[in-house]
Parts: sequence; C-alpha cells; structure tokens
Amino acid sequence: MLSKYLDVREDVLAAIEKGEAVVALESTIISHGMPYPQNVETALQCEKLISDRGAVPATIGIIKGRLKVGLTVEEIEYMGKEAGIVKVSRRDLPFVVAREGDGATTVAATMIIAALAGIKVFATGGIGGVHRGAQETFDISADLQELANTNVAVVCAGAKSILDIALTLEYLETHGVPVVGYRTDEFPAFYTRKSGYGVDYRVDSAEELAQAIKSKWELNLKGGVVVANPIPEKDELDYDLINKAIDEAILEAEEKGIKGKETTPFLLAKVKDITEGESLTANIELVYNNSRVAADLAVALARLK
Ligand code: PSU
Ligand code: MN
Repeated sequence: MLSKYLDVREDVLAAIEKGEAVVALESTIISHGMPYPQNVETALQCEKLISDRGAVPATIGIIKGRLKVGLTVEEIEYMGKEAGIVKVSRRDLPFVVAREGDGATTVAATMIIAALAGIKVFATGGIGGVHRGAQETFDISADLQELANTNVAVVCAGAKSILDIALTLEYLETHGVPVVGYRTDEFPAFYTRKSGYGVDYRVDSAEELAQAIKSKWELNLKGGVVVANPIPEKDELDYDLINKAIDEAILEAEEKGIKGKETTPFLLAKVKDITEGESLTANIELVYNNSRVAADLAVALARLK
C-alpha cells in the first residue's frame, strides 16, 4: 500500500487485509455540505450505523497532507468545525498533499483514496453531476469522470435537481457507469424518491448487487457503480416545494456570480435556508439510509470473495 501518503486506521487496515467489509465515507459533506454541529453528529452516526451492520467505517479526509483513511472522532470534529478546510477533488489532491494542508474530500477524491487503500464500497449523500446550464458553463462535476475510472461502488440517494439529471444520466451512460436502483425502478432525486427518470438496472438485495459488481471488476470493466438508494418515504420532501426552493437558489447563485467549486456548497446552504432546515433533516436521513445499504453491500461483497 502507499504508506508514503496514506495513514490507514488500525482497525480499517486489519479489516482490509482480511478481506472483511469496509465502507468509506467522504468529508466534503462534513466541511462543506452541512452546518456544524449537525455535520459532526451525522458523520459519527453514519459510522455507528455501519458498525452495527457488521462493516468497518472509514471516513476519509486529508490532514496536514496525509491521506487519512479512518478519521478519528477528534479529526471528524476538526473537519466539521474548522473554517478554511479546502474542498479537494482530483485536481486539488497533489497540491494539498505537497503543501501539507487540510482537505475535505469530495466523492471523486474519496473514491481515489478508497481505491488506493483497497476499499470497494463508499456511502455518501448525493453525487456531483452535470449542472443545469452546463451547455454554456461546462460545469460537470469531476465525480462523474471518477465514476468512469475508479473501481468503487458509490451508494447515494441519486442526484439533486440542482443538477440536470437527464444530462447526468447521459454522461454516465457514455462512460459505461451502471446506474442501479436499489429496490426502485426510478432514479431518485435526493430529497424525493422520484425524478421522472428510470435506472439502468434494479436490484432488490445487497447480494444481487454484490454479484453484479464482482462480475464487472472481474471482467476488468474499470470504473464505479452508482447505487441509487431512494430517501425513505417518511423523510421525503414535497416535490414541488423542493424544486421551487432549488430554482430560487440557482437564480440567486447566477445573480451573485457563484462559479466552480463554490456552486454546490452555495446551493446546498441556500436550499436549507429557503426550506427552513427541512432539506437538512432530509439530507441527514438519506445519508443514514445510504450508510446502511453500503454496509450491507460491503458485507455481501466480502462474503463473495
Ligand atoms: N451533494 C450533496 N452534498 C455534498 C456534495 C454533493 O448533497 O456535500 C459534495 C460531494 O462531496 C460531491 C461534491 O462530491 O459536493 C460535488 O461538488 P462539485 O459539484 O463541485 O463537483
Ligand atoms: Mn463544478
């Protein structure tokens, strides 16, 4: 392993070496996706849910230039509290490492580090995608290229309608990334169970999913898998209400000239304000739900080996 750059927590390392179930978690959601203290509470609760289901959780982030696989409670607290932690995607990674900086890893950067450590399953909230208006702005998240290239299965609640969901799905198709519905025929839109778009394949159990993922990688079909797991019904937001909030947030981002990596954090914070925190509650619940499914998938994959 790349011990020159990676610090893998002891229990995580032991599990990886024995081929046991491990689930990666990202840190951009902590530093840039949710406010303090809910961000830290959520991150710790995700770890607990994963442990309870028989997998080892490993939250990934960068501290003083070290790629940390399995942040400690103190480090998660630090990620959640400290201002000025850089949002790190693929392009940023070498510079944050070389400068010995602190970084919160996006889906893309978390996939890279998980793969380096030998972790195959990753739970998050939502993936980045093709932004609305990308025909003009070219704003397409580096998460999609990572899914095209890096062998990690990402359990998420679909894509938010801050994105152009249709174009996001087209992009994934072009790059050969399977979009799998976990107990659903419809691709979920993060806050809502439905988006109006279908998935490529539906699976109804973690075992069935593990089998297909195993086949993909044994066939050397490089790249990730999007496991789209809808938000539980009881936590779902009203479709029209949330989409109105998102439209309003996008308009404000345009007016303020928000661009590049600031766009997603800005929109998330704005939607939370407009919905008076309702979107945050939904966000937290869907991340928990993804953590559970990711743990079941990691356990099923470990059993197949
Ligand atoms: N979606 C969320 N919460 C988040 C993110 C996305 O609901 O915190 C984060 C993830 O880390 C994702 C990143 O990888 O935003 C995508 O950012 P960008 O669009 O700049 O690629
Ligand atoms: Mn972008």
